[in-house]
Amino acid sequence: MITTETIKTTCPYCGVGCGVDAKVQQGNLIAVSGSTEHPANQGRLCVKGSALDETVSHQGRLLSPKVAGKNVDWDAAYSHVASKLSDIIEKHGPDAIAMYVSGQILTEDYYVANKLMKGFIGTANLDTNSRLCMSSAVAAHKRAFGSDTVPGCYEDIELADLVILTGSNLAWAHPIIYQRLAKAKAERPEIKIVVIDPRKTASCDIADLHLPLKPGSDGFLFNGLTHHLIANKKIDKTFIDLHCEGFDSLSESVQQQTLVQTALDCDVSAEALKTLYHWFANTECTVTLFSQGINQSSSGVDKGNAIINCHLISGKIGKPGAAPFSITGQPNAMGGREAGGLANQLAAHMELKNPNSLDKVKRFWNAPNLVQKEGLKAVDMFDAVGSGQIKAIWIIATNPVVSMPDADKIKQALAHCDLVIVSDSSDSTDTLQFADVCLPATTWGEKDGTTTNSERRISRQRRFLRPPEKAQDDWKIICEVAKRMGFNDAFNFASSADIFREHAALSGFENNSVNRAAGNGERDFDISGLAEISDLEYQNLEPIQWPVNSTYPKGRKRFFDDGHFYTASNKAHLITITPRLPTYAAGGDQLILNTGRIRDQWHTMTRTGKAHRLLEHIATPLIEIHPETAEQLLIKNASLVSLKDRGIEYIARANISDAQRKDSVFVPMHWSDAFASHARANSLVRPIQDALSGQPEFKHSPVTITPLTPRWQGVLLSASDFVPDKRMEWFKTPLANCTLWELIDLEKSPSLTWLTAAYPKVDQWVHLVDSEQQYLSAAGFIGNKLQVVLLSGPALPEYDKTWLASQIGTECSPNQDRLRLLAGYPADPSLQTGKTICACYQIGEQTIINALQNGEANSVGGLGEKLKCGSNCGSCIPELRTLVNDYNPDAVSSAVETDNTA
Ligand SMILES: Nc1nc2c(c(=O)[nH]1)N[C@H]1C(S)=C(S)[C@@H](COP(=O)(O)OP(=O)(O)OC[C@H]3O[C@@H](n4cnc5c(=O)[nH]c(N)nc54)[C@H](O)[C@@H]3O)O[C@H]1N2
Ligand SMILES: Nc1nc2c(c(=O)[nH]1)N[C@H]1C(S)=C(S)[C@@H](COP(=O)(O)OP(=O)(O)OC[C@H]3O[C@@H](n4cnc5c(=O)[nH]c(N)nc54)[C@H](O)[C@@H]3O)O[C@H]1N2
Ligand code: SF4
Ligand SMILES: [Mo]
Repeated sequence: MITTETIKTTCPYCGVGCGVDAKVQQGNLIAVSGSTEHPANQGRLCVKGSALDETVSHQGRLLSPKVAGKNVDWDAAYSHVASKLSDIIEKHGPDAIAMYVSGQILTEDYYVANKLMKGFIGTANLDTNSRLCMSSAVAAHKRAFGSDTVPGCYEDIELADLVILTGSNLAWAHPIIYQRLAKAKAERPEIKIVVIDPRKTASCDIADLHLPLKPGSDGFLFNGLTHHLIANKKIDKTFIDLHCEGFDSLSESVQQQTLVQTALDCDVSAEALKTLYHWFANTECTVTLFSQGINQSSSGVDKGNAIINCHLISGKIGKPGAAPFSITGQPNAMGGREAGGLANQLAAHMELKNPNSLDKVKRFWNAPNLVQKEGLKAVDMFDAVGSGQIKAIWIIATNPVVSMPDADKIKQALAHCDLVIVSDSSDSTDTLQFADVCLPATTWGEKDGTTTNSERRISRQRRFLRPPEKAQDDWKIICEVAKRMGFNDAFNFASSADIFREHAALSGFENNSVNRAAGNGERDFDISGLAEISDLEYQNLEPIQWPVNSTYPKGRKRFFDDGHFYTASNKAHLITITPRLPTYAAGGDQLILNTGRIRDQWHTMTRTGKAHRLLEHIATPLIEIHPETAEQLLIKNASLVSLKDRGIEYIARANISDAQRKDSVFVPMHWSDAFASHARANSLVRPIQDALSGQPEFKHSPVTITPLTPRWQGVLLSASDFVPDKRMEWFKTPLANCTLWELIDLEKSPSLTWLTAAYPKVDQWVHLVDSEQQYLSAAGFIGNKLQVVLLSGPALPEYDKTWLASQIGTECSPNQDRLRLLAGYPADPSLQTGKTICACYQIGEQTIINALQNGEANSVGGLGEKLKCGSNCGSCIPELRTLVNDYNPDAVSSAVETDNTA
């Protein structure tokens, strides 16, 4: 009998940290669904989470350890790495070694990486991609609260009467929180939602107010709000007196930041600004969610503090429905911070700068070589790799050749480094191309441990799949190397549960409450209540919010509800800041390059790029540009455009949209050299950092823009491998049964000979070519089986992608209508579906338009009932709403309709 088992685990993508029920049959994952009892998602999953089952195949996995390109066994790999590292340490000292890890490893992986580097090798050159993500928020928290504490919880977002999203495209980046907010708004339409973002994003769909501010001007905006609150006596004097320090100097510093001045500084209407300020001043339950539009800036820490100041002086913190809320990006960005994964942290929320903490950790670990000084932060770390100061770097679960700023320089640095070790699960990341040692890691479904989400909730990722034969857990790999470096006792862990217990014990170690209000230890992070759990209890651990200790055995929803902060005086610090614009501004022929996420891709696409339905929403890189800017530069929608800076070029298609400001363009961060010829956004991004946090300014880099006029463009659908001609620009999209290539030649049209040479095994061709040889269409067969179709000409041909792709691999004999393939459309127009809108149920735009035009549906809900679209993850609801508005004049489109399953 075939049995189905349901394993409860956690989604490996964003910081929402949704619970996932994985249905497993005979060792195979057959379905995923949202765990109804998980507090974060209560049964929902977004489109990425829903497609997890499409990403777990062993195809494209790193299958064996490799040294210098040759497969070796694990023992040889461990010994090689250990002896090489030991040699380098002996010759050049511990600071010649670096480790660059990721908010996507588990807390247990993080713990041993940190322990090895900071306690035993004796260098703090351990940094993480969270430097690119959360480090400004971390620094702002520490300055204000004395600790890196997220005060609130998700429930606060639903309880609030005013929710401000600044620098957060919640709808696409944290879809389940967005859905929870949308549902709350549907139930209580009086909730006000404000989006502060230079772009009009999908999150504006449910907003009452959008402020398209000048890029990087948030510091002015929040200082202006501070001014408004003080001037209008909308402050909480008692809370300030009892629990805050620095009010007078803050008050003094914002005197010039009047409404009129702020409207000018931010380039927004004074009227809109006034509305926001008025709402904030008069709404006790206010949550301000902030993310990368704040953090990824040369003044990210100051902006974070400007936001926190507003909440502190008005007492909107530590109460149900009131919090400044830094929402985390990666699934375990929080866990990394807990373990001490940043180069300026020690461990368990203890600081490298504090001699007392150093003493405690040294004794707890019995660490022979405990570091004494901070290590290099990501950008400086890779600079030191480039200069040869760092001789060995071990990169774990991150793809810096794509995700670091000035990414071509990262390539050069790695190319010149003596020893590059890469632990990854995928076999073809851009970073792996530079590895001397490749270590195959287990990944989601195969590994076992914990992650902490944005609301401090620790959840289990559980193992339910057999990994590819040689893949190994990250913690295990690190421990095996550590043991071979002579640190046997400290790394003799039997399981992830073993590591977790030690981590929990360290969090409570001498964390006593001298001078602290009852129930508060010296450090906020304390999970000592879990330090003695058994293997079985660890296996069954339910999601729980830290702290977990004797005062809060079941976890704690909110910090600062007692007015207690973790500074020397136990009072919060109001931080006086000097708002400033980004290093580069728009002007002359220079535009601001804004980069970020799209709905269905995850970072550098090594996982989501495997799920075909996630490539339906946006399949190729794009440059979003304002209509007036486009018109001035004679750029047409979908035409090819080049962005340039420092002689480096990025090439993608224009997406003309009045969602953009005239001074900016937006480009997704996701594409790598594996998916496009010149669309690694970070090759363009300059490595400007926040001086306090070291976080790069990914959102405001200068670029110049020029239209390109290709001589030739084609689409090629191929069942087998294909290598584009070196001259060509290309975008590659894996589809279910074939690969789609968009090919571009800036200089000339290629000939049929080029195509036939690329497909030596194809034995029959049909083709059409015009007399001037500008248009070429061809279909190639092996026997009667269709292998490849090319449609091409001076412009990108129109065709029905879904239909044509469905023909690849099918039989079509010479006496059938082979030429029909070269038309690109089915003979029967009713078979056309158009571009996929609902990725979950694969419903195309044309199908939806037909239903609206035929009167079969007249609302988003109606479309869901008729076609099912939008009724699973709900991610496409904003687009469905646009279609409803465009194609049905009598649309019943409530601004807050949510998905009907959740
Ligand atoms: N689909 C998807 N979801 C993800 C991820 C993913 O790769 N794909 N990654 C996860 C990770 S690690 C992270 S860190 C989060 C990031 O989540 P978000 O921060 O929400 O995502 P981004 O798209 O990077 O940036 C958010 C917004 O900041 C805006 N912005 C740019 N400049 C400014 C400015 O000066 N001021 C303001 N107020 N806004 C500005 C951008 O226009 C953008 O809309 O997403 C997480 N979720
Ligand atoms: N221009 C621009 N650049 C950005 C950003 C931006 O907004 N704009 N955002 C920044 C932010 S916030 C972030 S978080 C970073 C993200 O950037 P990266 O961390 O580089 O992105 P990922 O593609 O998630 O890389 C994760 C890698 O780990 C591998 N992997 C998956 N699971 C495991 C595992 O269990 N073990 C191991 N060893 N490997 C595994 C994956 O195959 C993949 O190669 O990008 C940053 N870069
Ligand atoms: S919102 Fe989506 S990507 Fe984020 S954790 Fe939940 S299911 Fe995963
Ligand atoms: Mo991130």
